[in-house]
Amino acid sequence: ANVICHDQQPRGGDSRAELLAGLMSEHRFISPKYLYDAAGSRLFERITALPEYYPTRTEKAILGAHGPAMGAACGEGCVLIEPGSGSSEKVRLLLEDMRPAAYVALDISADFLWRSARRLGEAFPWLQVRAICADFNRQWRPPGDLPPGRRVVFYPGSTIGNLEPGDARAFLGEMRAWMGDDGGALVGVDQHKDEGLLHAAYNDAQGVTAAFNRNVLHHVNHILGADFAPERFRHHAFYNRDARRIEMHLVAEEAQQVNLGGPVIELDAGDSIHTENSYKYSPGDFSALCREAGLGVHQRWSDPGELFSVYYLGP
Ligand code: AVJ
Repeated sequence: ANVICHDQQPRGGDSRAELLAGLMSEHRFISPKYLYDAAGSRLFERITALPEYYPTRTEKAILGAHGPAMGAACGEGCVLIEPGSGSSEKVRLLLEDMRPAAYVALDISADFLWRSARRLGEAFPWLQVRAICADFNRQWRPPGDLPPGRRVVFYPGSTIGNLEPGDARAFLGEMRAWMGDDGGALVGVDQHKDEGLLHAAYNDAQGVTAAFNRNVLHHVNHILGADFAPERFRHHAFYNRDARRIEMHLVAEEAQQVNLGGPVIELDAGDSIHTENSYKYSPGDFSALCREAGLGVHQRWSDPGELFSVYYLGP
């Protein structure tokens, strides 16, 4: 079989403490990783198809249009590593042009990872697929028997935008370590742009993003044994121009008490819970961030409207 699975599943991990700390702090927040329970992942898949949500279709068009050039930049026979691989859908656009010696899929949700890896292995029987269930933000170990070859990190989707700039810089530094002195990285980043397009992309007319945002409260109720009533919160997403980030919040529509599975919090009407930041970078901003992490931008591909960019980074 061309698919081998490794379970480096993080043991324990204290979601309860982390959630309580965020919900009981002065500026209440929930880490965006909690948006992606099973229902949240399905809602996000629906978001990627919404007319207002341009990032996914724009990035896929860039990968499709420039596959050969990206393949040339990464070099034949490279070992492609995708943190947060999810459905492994986007990498399919590169495989024929790139012909990597192996593809390492890293994700924290085991069942989805195994299923996606098996499907990929069936679709590309020539490709060696290694699926590793791990939290790449904490630690993961490349399997000892990876084939030799330049290591290239593939990190699409502007997922790097979920990280605070300092954490994004640290993660780019991690990538620098994974790739060694002769490797590279292919990173998708949503661009800073006029507010109208950005606002619409996070406030779609059908209300799917609102449902995605409110769904995090169901996930938190499940983890904490809390009694959030999602229908008592309003989806609020706006572009914070100074910080160059979309912020998503859930705003209490009226005063309410919430039992967090023990501790009780009091919310006044208008109090907000911050559920996600999505940072947007101009090419100049992102190049500066990469430089701080010891990486240079060797190539950049964009769409005609300059909505989104895919960068090829190297030491
Ligand atoms: C998957 C984190 C890139 O920030 O645009 C979509 C998640 N949030 N709509 C993004 C998201 C609201 C998405 N990322």
